[in-house]
Amino acid sequence: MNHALLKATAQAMSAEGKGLLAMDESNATCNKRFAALGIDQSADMRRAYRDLLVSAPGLSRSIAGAILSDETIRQQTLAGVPFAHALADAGIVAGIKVDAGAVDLAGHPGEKIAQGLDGLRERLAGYAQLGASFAKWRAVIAIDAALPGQACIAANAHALARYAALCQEAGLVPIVEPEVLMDGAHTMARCKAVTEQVLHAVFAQLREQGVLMEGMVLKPNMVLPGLACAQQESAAAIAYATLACLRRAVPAAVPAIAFLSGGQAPELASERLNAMHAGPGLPWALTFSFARAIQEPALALWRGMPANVAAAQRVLVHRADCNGAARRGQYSAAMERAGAPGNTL
Ligand code: 5MM
Repeated sequence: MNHALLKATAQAMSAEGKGLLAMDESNATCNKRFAALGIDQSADMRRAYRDLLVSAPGLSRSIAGAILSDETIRQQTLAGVPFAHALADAGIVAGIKVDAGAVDLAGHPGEKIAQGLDGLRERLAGYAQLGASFAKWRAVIAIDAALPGQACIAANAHALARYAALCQEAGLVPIVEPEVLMDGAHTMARCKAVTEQVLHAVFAQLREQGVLMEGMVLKPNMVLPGLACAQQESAAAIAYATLACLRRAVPAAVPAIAFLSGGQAPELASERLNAMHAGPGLPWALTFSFARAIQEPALALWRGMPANVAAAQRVLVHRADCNGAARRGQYSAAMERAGAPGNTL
């Protein structure tokens, strides 16, 4: 295992004031988002959209790394450059989603297990050849009064650790993503208890598999009330609960924690990340690895129309900059308004 390479890549992925752009939607997920906006669902349209993202002027100001899907890393930009190379040319580290999606966990109704370990060693070698420096694997944990069960937590934690060890063997930094879902009416306290339980299980497995803490990035959910919970919480309360949970469960040797957005409104995700930087020093870089909370406004503006590309890119970079500011504790409502579409300032 090349410790120096892994540490250097993890540091580059969490560079000061920057975060990660998750643009690794599977074809099915990307098509679902396109269909909702009346955009054609084809490989060419997905390529055009990903080209819009990668070629956005100024993107690297706040984006240190971008996670690609298997389709995109094999495609070229509209200018004929492989996507991973176009990112490198822009000073952005390229990564690849390598889980093969979540399927029903046998014997445990309502719970999922991420699959994709078979043949992963060979796939990682191929992705490294294509220009990937890091990888991502997402485990999905459903939550209600009875879920998650121990079997689901243990199976997903074990798979995440096996994946992470294989990545480090191949010289790729693993993003370890155990996502406790926002769906449901559970309270923030319940989300905190479950998230802490999941993270303890994940780090126990990571240690058991010999994963180098300094050469990985954790991508967790924020600690939030369920979307249908009657008691929603302030950004300050969410920041407090999230940091309390992470301080208990995540070793200080881990260089970076990069949150998923999980279906939060883009402005809320920025406000909550910002609130986590209001207090004194944290042991890890604390940043973002958002998909929807960066992309949604740009996708809605683009709608598949070439004439809308430049405007969509401005909106995309504005959301990236808002999150870059939040990662420094400098995000504000004024900054949000200054970059609103139509604002000529
Ligand atoms: C939780 O999803 C990840 C972060 O996205 P959000 O910030 O929108 O929550 C995201 O990277 C996700 O893993 C990819 O979009 C791939 O998802 P699918 O379901 O297509 O594999």
